[in-house]
Amino acid sequence: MGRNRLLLIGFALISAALLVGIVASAGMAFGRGHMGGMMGGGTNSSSATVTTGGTANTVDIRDFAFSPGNLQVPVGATVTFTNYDSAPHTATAKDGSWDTGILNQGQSKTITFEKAGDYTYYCKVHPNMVARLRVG
Ligand SMILES: [Cu+2]
Repeated sequence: MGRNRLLLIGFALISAALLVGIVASAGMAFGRGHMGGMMGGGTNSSSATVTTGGTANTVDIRDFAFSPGNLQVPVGATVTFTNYDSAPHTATAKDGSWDTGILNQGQSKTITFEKAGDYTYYCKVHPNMVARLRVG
Protein backbone atom coordinates (compact mmCIF):
# COMPACT_ATOMS: atom_id res chain seq x y z
CA MET A 1 0.00 0.00 0.00
CA GLY A 2 2.75 2.45 1.04
CA ARG A 3 4.83 1.46 -2.00
CA ASN A 4 1.92 1.95 -4.41
CA ARG A 5 1.27 5.39 -2.95
CA LEU A 6 4.93 6.32 -3.50
CA LEU A 7 4.75 5.14 -7.13
CA LEU A 8 1.59 7.18 -7.63
CA ILE A 9 3.26 10.33 -6.27
CA GLY A 10 6.28 9.71 -8.52
CA PHE A 11 4.03 9.32 -11.54
CA ALA A 12 2.14 12.49 -10.67
CA LEU A 13 5.40 14.45 -10.38
CA ILE A 14 6.66 13.22 -13.77
CA SER A 15 3.31 14.05 -15.39
CA ALA A 16 3.40 17.55 -13.94
CA ALA A 17 6.97 18.10 -15.20
CA LEU A 18 5.98 16.93 -18.69
CA LEU A 19 2.95 19.21 -18.70
CA VAL A 20 5.05 22.24 -17.70
CA GLY A 21 7.49 21.42 -20.52
CA ILE A 22 4.71 21.20 -23.10
CA VAL A 23 3.08 24.44 -21.98
CA ALA A 24 6.45 26.26 -21.96
CA SER A 25 7.41 25.15 -25.47
CA ALA A 26 3.94 25.96 -26.81
CA GLY A 27 4.23 29.42 -25.24
CA MET A 28 7.63 29.97 -26.88
CA ALA A 29 6.33 28.92 -30.29
CA PHE A 30 3.41 31.32 -29.94
CA GLY A 31 5.74 34.11 -28.83
CA ARG A 32 7.98 33.61 -31.85
CA GLY A 33 5.05 33.67 -34.28
CA HIS A 34 3.64 36.76 -32.66
CA MET A 35 6.96 38.59 -32.72
CA GLY A 36 7.42 37.58 -36.35
CA GLY A 37 4.15 39.29 -37.15
CA MET A 38 5.16 42.35 -35.17
CA MET A 39 8.66 42.77 -36.56
CA GLY A 40 8.82 41.56 -40.14
CA GLY A 41 5.09 41.41 -40.90
CA GLY A 42 3.34 42.93 -43.82
CA THR A 43 2.01 41.99 -47.22
CA ASN A 44 2.78 43.69 -50.53
CA SER A 45 -0.58 43.64 -52.30
CA SER A 46 0.26 46.34 -54.86
CA SER A 47 0.20 43.81 -57.74
CA ALA A 48 -3.20 42.38 -56.82
CA THR A 49 -6.01 42.43 -59.37
CA VAL A 50 -7.21 46.00 -59.81
CA THR A 51 -10.31 46.97 -57.87
CA THR A 52 -12.23 49.76 -59.59
CA GLY A 53 -13.73 52.09 -57.04
CA GLY A 54 -16.25 54.93 -57.10
CA THR A 55 -16.40 58.38 -55.56
CA ALA A 56 -16.31 57.06 -51.97
CA ASN A 57 -14.02 54.14 -51.19
CA THR A 58 -12.83 52.18 -48.20
CA VAL A 59 -9.49 50.47 -47.66
CA ASP A 60 -9.37 48.09 -44.70
CA ILE A 61 -6.09 47.54 -42.91
CA ARG A 62 -6.27 44.03 -41.52
CA ASP A 63 -3.73 41.30 -40.72
CA PHE A 64 -0.86 43.60 -41.76
CA ALA A 65 -2.26 44.17 -45.26
CA PHE A 66 -4.24 46.82 -47.14
CA SER A 67 -7.45 45.63 -48.79
CA PRO A 68 -8.11 46.23 -51.61
CA GLY A 69 -4.40 46.34 -52.24
CA ASN A 70 -4.58 47.70 -55.78
CA LEU A 71 -7.35 50.28 -56.11
CA GLN A 72 -8.24 52.64 -58.94
CA VAL A 73 -10.55 55.59 -58.26
CA PRO A 74 -11.72 58.63 -60.24
CA VAL A 75 -10.29 62.10 -59.64
CA GLY A 76 -12.07 63.73 -56.72
CA ALA A 77 -12.75 60.42 -54.94
CA THR A 78 -12.36 59.88 -51.24
CA VAL A 79 -10.61 56.90 -49.67
CA THR A 80 -11.25 56.06 -46.04
CA PHE A 81 -8.51 53.97 -44.46
CA THR A 82 -9.55 52.02 -41.34
CA ASN A 83 -7.25 49.98 -39.12
CA TYR A 84 -8.79 46.77 -37.74
CA ASP A 85 -5.54 45.39 -36.29
CA SER A 86 -4.44 45.79 -32.69
CA ALA A 87 -1.08 47.02 -34.06
CA PRO A 88 -0.86 50.65 -35.20
CA HIS A 89 -0.58 51.33 -38.93
CA THR A 90 -0.29 54.20 -41.38
CA ALA A 91 -1.09 54.56 -45.08
CA THR A 92 1.69 56.74 -46.44
CA ALA A 93 2.46 57.63 -50.06
CA LYS A 94 6.02 56.66 -51.02
CA ASP A 95 6.42 60.09 -52.63
CA GLY A 96 5.31 61.74 -49.40
CA SER A 97 2.32 63.51 -50.98
CA TRP A 98 -0.22 62.12 -48.49
CA ASP A 99 -0.23 60.29 -45.18
CA THR A 100 -2.95 59.12 -42.79
CA GLY A 101 -0.64 59.38 -39.81
CA ILE A 102 -0.76 56.66 -37.15
CA LEU A 103 -4.10 54.85 -37.03
CA ASN A 104 -4.71 52.84 -33.90
CA GLN A 105 -7.23 49.99 -33.82
CA GLY A 106 -10.67 51.23 -34.89
CA GLN A 107 -9.42 54.57 -36.17
CA SER A 108 -10.06 55.88 -39.70
CA LYS A 109 -8.77 58.66 -41.88
CA THR A 110 -10.46 59.90 -45.05
CA ILE A 111 -8.33 61.45 -47.79
CA THR A 112 -9.70 63.23 -50.88
CA PHE A 113 -7.68 62.81 -54.08
CA GLU A 114 -8.13 65.91 -56.26
CA LYS A 115 -5.37 65.16 -58.78
CA ALA A 116 -4.59 62.23 -61.03
CA GLY A 117 -1.71 60.12 -59.81
CA ASP A 118 -0.32 56.62 -59.43
CA TYR A 119 0.73 56.02 -55.86
CA THR A 120 2.60 53.27 -54.16
CA TYR A 121 1.92 53.54 -50.47
CA TYR A 122 3.07 51.68 -47.38
CA CYS A 123 2.88 51.54 -43.60
CA LYS A 124 5.58 53.53 -41.83
CA VAL A 125 5.46 51.13 -38.87
CA HIS A 126 5.67 48.00 -41.07
CA PRO A 127 7.35 48.98 -44.36
CA ASN A 128 6.64 45.54 -45.88
CA MET A 129 2.97 46.50 -46.00
CA VAL A 130 2.72 47.96 -49.52
CA ALA A 131 -0.26 48.74 -51.76
CA ARG A 132 -1.15 50.78 -54.84
CA LEU A 133 -3.69 53.52 -55.48
CA ARG A 134 -4.31 54.98 -58.90
CA VAL A 135 -6.33 58.17 -59.24
CA GLY A 136 -7.79 59.09 -62.64
CU1 LIG B 1 1.58 48.76 -40.09
